Amino acid sequence: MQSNLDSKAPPGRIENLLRPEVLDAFDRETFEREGYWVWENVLTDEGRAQWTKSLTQLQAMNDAIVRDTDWGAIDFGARGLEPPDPEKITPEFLETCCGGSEQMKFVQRGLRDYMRIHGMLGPEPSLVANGFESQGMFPEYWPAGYDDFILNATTAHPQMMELFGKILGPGFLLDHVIMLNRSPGSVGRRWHAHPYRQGQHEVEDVIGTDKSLTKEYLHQQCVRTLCYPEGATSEQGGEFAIIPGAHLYRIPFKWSTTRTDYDIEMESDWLPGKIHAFTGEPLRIERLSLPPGSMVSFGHHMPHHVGHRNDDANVRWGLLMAFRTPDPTAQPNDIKIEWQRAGVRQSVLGPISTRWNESAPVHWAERMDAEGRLSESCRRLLEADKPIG
Ligand SMILES: O=C(O)CCC(=O)C(=O)O
Ligand SMILES: [Fe+2]
Repeated sequence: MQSNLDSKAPPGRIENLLRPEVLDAFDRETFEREGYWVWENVLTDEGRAQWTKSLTQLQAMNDAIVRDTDWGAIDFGARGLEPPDPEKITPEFLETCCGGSEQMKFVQRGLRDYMRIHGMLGPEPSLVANGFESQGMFPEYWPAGYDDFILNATTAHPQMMELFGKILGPGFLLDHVIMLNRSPGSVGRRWHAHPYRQGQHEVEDVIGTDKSLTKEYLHQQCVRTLCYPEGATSEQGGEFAIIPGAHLYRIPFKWSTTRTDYDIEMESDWLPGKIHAFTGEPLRIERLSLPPGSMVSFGHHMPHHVGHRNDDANVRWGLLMAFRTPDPTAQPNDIKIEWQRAGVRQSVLGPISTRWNESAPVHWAERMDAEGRLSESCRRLLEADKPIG
């Protein structure tokens, strides 16, 4: 009986990944009112060990591709891309791009999108993946393509799908899943928030006003869930901070501009006069200290901040899982999405196929599907907002 069950288990699945009592304790009303939810110690011991192991291996794979690929030999021009700056592909420079996320400063404009859509899979020379199979993109930007456990946890595992269903409602889509491993000395990220899709539905600009404050939770959401298998504490740095209730101003704070604000600037420039819509109390910064095995979920309008990681700390392992509600106004195969904001015409590359949504790693999904390896659940998450047929 047991072996029968095992043989049917999808690759990489850990049956008891989350602690059911932590999952059950979710309170929708508090989440909508405060704008975030901490899933403290939600990973089982087995789940936590595997999550750390997977992120460690994925970072090593990313580093290996960065080091081993002959970047100067790749014909970027033939792919319609600028070649990288020669100074940024020396072995010494590439070494500074390893060990953590958001460090690949040699990646030129357009390369990440190119890899997501077409994959850099040939003609040779292409990405070099020694000892594992290249998926045509960096593990940092699509870790699920290189790790069965992460693929299962982020696209199919029933407990994880239950967690995402609690924060998004039924029928959510994948927005992006990326690694956010903060290496020792990382400066983290200054205060910012995010838009829903490309920002075409936003009612406020990047600084915003107090005009949109409401008690009504926005149901068209992109909710981010960060998993920190080894924790993210103030003692070690790289800790996460939010502002309870600030999401009710519906401001995608500095999502598309340079972000320079530490707490002190936030407190002097942005917070004064802003209140919690439910309590009337002044908004205040809350610095979270998350123990190992924890996750935190928050809506896209919630401003958040990541502190500096201590030089003597180890890597802060992190996986960002962003999912969103489908957009009823999305057009199938809408290659270029255009809209007006503050009288200025904006445009962005939208869905590039009738089948998948704009965030899908298209070539990977096509290949997996052709090989019969795409789970039903993963296919649904990557599908277009309004699938054809
Ligand atoms: O935890 C981090 O390192 C970054 C978090 C963040 O800014 C995000 O998930 O949008
Ligand atoms: Fe963010």
